[in-house]
Amino acid sequence: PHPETWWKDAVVYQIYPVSFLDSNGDGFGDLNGITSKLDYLQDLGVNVVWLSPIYRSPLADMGYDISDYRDIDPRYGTLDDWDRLLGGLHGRQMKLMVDLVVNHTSDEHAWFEESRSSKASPKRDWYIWRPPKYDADGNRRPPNNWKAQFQGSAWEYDETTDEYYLHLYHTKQPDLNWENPDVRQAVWELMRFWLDRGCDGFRMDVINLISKVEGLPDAPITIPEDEYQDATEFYANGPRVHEFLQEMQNKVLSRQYDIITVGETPFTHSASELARYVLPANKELNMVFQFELVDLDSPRTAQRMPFIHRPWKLSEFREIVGRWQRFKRDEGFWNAVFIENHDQGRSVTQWGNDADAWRVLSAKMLAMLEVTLGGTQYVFQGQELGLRNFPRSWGIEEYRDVASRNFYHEILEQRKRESGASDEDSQAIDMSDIMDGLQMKARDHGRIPMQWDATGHAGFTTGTPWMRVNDDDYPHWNAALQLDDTSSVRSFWKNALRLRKEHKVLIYGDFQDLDPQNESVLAYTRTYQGVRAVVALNFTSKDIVFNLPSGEIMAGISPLFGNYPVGNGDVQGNELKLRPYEGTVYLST
Ligand code: TEU
Repeated sequence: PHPETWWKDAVVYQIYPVSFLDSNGDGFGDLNGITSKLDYLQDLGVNVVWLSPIYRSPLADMGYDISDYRDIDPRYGTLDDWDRLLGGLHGRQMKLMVDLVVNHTSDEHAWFEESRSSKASPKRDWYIWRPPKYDADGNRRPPNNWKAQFQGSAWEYDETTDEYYLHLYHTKQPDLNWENPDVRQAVWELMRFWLDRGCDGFRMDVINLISKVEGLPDAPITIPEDEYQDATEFYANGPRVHEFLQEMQNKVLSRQYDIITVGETPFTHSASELARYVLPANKELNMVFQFELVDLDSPRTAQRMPFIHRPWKLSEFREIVGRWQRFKRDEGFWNAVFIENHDQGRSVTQWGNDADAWRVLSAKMLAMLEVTLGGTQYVFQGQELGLRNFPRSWGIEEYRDVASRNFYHEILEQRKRESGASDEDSQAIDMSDIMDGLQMKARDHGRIPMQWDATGHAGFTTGTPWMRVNDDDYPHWNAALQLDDTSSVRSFWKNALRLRKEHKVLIYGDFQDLDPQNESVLAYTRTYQGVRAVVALNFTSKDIVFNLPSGEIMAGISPLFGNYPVGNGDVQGNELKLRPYEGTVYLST
C-alpha cells in the first residue's frame, strides 16, 4: 500500500516570501531574494520549495487575498523573476510548489468588481450574494448568523446592489461560489497556467471549505452572548467538496503532470473525514495538513478564543501523534509532517523550551521528532535555526496580522462595554491575558523577518522592514553564525534530514508508542523491511531514566544520532538514561 515515491521522500521547505529576503530595499521580501538563497536551501537538504502566495494582492491577509492569479505582485517581483527562480530550482534538481488560494479572491479581483457592479452582471453568481434580513425594528441584518474567522459577521453589506456577500475570512476576501461550473472552469484554467509554466505542485488553501451547505442556514447558538456564531459545520467538508476535487483530478491533475498536492484542511479533527481527501482510491489529494497536533494547546472553545494557550500534557500530544502515524496505513493514508507554518507560533517556544539554557537542545529534540515521523516532511523558514517567538514586551501595535489585531480589538470592545469604561479610560482595561495568548500563539511569530546575519535588520533588508525584526535576538541568533558552527540547530537539521533520507525506515516505517502514558519521554519504534529504529525524546528539563518495555528492543541496535554526544553507554538493561531535552535515535544493524 505504500509504494515509495519522490513526493513521499521529499523535504518541503515553506517560504513566506514577504519575510524571507528583500533584494531591493523596499522592506518586503521578494522572489529575487529567494533565488539568491537556493544554495542555502540545497545545502540544508531541501527537495521542494513551497511558496506562500506571491500573486497580485492588496495584502489585506498578506497575499491570501489575490487580485490577479496570473501575475506577480510588484512587491515580490515579476513573472520573469518567477521563471528565474523556477530555473534555479530545477537546475538544482529541486521542485517548486505554489499556493492555490481559490476558496476566495480579493475584493479587488476583476471577477469580484464585475460581480458587485450589478445583479445582472454575468459574474454575479461567481460569489455568494444574499439579500438583507430585517429585524422587528426594521434594522438591516446579515442573511444569517455566521461568524467570520477574523471576527464579526461573515457577511458584508454592499450598497451598490443592496445585498450582502459571504466572506469566511476578511471582508476583503469574498468567497467564490463553487456551485457555479464557470467558477470551477476558471480555477482549472489558472491551475493549468502555473503547471504549464513549470510548477511542480500545489498547496491548496482551505480547500475543505469550498462547498457550503445548501440554504446557508443559521448556526446553532453556542455562545449566547455573542452576536455571531461558529458555523464551521456548515462549510467545513461540505456536501460537494469531494465531487469538486474529483473534478479537479479529472480536468487537471490526472493529465500529464507528476506533481505533489497537499490540501490545507482546518477545523477538522476527524480522521475518517480527512481520509476521503487522501486515500489513493479516492483520487483527490496526496495528503492534507491536519491541525489536531498544533491546536492541542488551544482551549476547547477555540472558535471564540483562537489565540489563547492552555497547558498541554505529553500523553495528549503522543496520543495524537501515534493515532495519525498509524491511521489507515493499510489503505495508503499518507501524512504531512509539520509543526510550524506561517499561521503558528514557533515550535521551540510552544512545544520545546526557548529559555537560553534549553533553546538549542529542545529545538534539536523537536527536529528529531519531526525527522523520525512517517510522512512527507515540511520545514518552515527559520525553524531550521530554532527561531523563537518574539518577546512578550512587544505591544499590540507590533502585531501585523489581521487575525491578531481583530481578535484583540474585539475583546477590548467587549471589555469596554462590560465595564462601562469611556474611551479615555479604556487604557486601564486589563488585556494582559490576551497579550499572553498572542505571545504564545499569534500567527505573527511565524511571519517576522528571517534572521540571516548580525547586520542591520538581521540582513533581511537594507530598507525599513514591513514588520519589526526580532532585534534582541538576531545579533546572536542567525543563519550566518549557525552555518559556521557544527553544533548549531541549523547544522543539526542538515544532518538529521540527510539521515532521514538514508534510512527509509524513518519515512515509511510502522509506528509503535513504547509507553503511551508517559508524561516525560516520548519513545517509539519504527519498523520497515526488517529494520528497526528506536526513538526516545525527553520533553523535560530533568534527567530521566526511561524504562524500556523489554531489553530485547535494544538487541542488535546501535545509536544513529542524538542531540548530546552519543554512544556512551546510556542503555543498561531495560534502562535508558536521558539528560534534559535529550533525544536519541537507535537503529538495528
Ligand atoms: O489558513 C486557514 C485557517 O483558517 C487557519 O489556519 C487560520 O490561520 C487559523 O484559523 C487562525 O486562527 C489559511 C492560510 O494559511 C492563512 O494564512 C489565511 O489567512 C487563511 O487560510 C485564509 O486564506
